Amino acid sequence: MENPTQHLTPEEQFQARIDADVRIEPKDWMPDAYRKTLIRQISQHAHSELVGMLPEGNWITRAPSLKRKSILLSKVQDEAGHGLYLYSAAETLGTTRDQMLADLHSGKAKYSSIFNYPTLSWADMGCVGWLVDGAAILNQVPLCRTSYGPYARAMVRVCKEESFHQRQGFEIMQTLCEGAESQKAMAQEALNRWWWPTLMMFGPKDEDSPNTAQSMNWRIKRFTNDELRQKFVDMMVPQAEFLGLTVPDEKVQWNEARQAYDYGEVNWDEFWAVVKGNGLCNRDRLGARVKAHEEGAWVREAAMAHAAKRAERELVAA
Ligand code: FAQ
Repeated sequence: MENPTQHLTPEEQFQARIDADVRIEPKDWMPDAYRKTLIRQISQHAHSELVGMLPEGNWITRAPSLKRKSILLSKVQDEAGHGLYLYSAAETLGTTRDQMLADLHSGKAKYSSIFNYPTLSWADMGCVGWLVDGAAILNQVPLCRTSYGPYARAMVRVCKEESFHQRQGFEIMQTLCEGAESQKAMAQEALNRWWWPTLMMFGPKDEDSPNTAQSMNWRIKRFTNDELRQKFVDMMVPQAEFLGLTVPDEKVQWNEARQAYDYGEVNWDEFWAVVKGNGLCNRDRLGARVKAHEEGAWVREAAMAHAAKRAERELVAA
């Protein structure tokens, strides 16, 4: 029987598979631009997980109780794990971990803007979990259905862990809001600082996003940046109200006709300044990453030597 797609070009066959929601796997043919976009997005996502450990790592020694300390420690370890799944997914596209890390350390590759803001109080740990992980989940749940198989599968476990992270962040906020006046004030002050940067996590407005249209067409992205940002506002405003907190945007208002919240304009100049490396903590974060990588060189060398010795022993035994 004649294959109905056999007269199509490789590009057309590829798009037909995408349109039929057939997953693309590492050994399948794919356009170079699809491969390049995925390496860019997955590696930036992995870098975000690694750099994302720093603002919270900053609070492990200062968490207010042993229980809070151990929860935070596990959360930060989870982020390292997410980075590893994502680097592995990106490697299936033909890049190497060394190359990806070199691009991060040289400043060529991006990571999420959100991690260039400082964590000044314990309530910031609540906001990172509640808002930042909340935004991450909204963005990542649809990525479980992204068109590239290894990325989609990595996201399933990441999302389960992120959901737990979000709950613990909300619980920190709830505890503070039910505590003394000064604790509630600390929670409000943290929300004031984190609200707008979290809205920026979803990326530029659709009309200013160079990658969204093509990524939607390839079903790498399932929702646009603005669609996800709107979902986030709609989810978070009622949660803030439940906590007795106010989001720092006078334009936030329920719109009956749209069945969604209206909200104000993000400061896009600030967003692009942070993306280009000029945020409050960009230099510190990158400096800390490079230092950790350099100081870990002996561990990598020792692991390689150990693996080589073991392989040699196994060869002799066989
Ligand atoms: N920060 O055309 P678009 C987490 C760049 S994980 C910095 O819209 P795209 C877990 C973008 O790369 C958080 N750069 O691009 C955690 C592009 O530049 P390029 C990370 C940004 O890719 C929680 C240019 O602007 N999540 O939080 C940002 O279609 C707590 C134009 O933008 C992911 O990476 C930004 N916010 O859409 C860890 C999810 N936004 O590369 C620790 C996967 C945009 O052309 C503690 N990624 N840019 O030079 C995505 O869904 C997408 O890549 C977007 C951007 C939506 C981030």
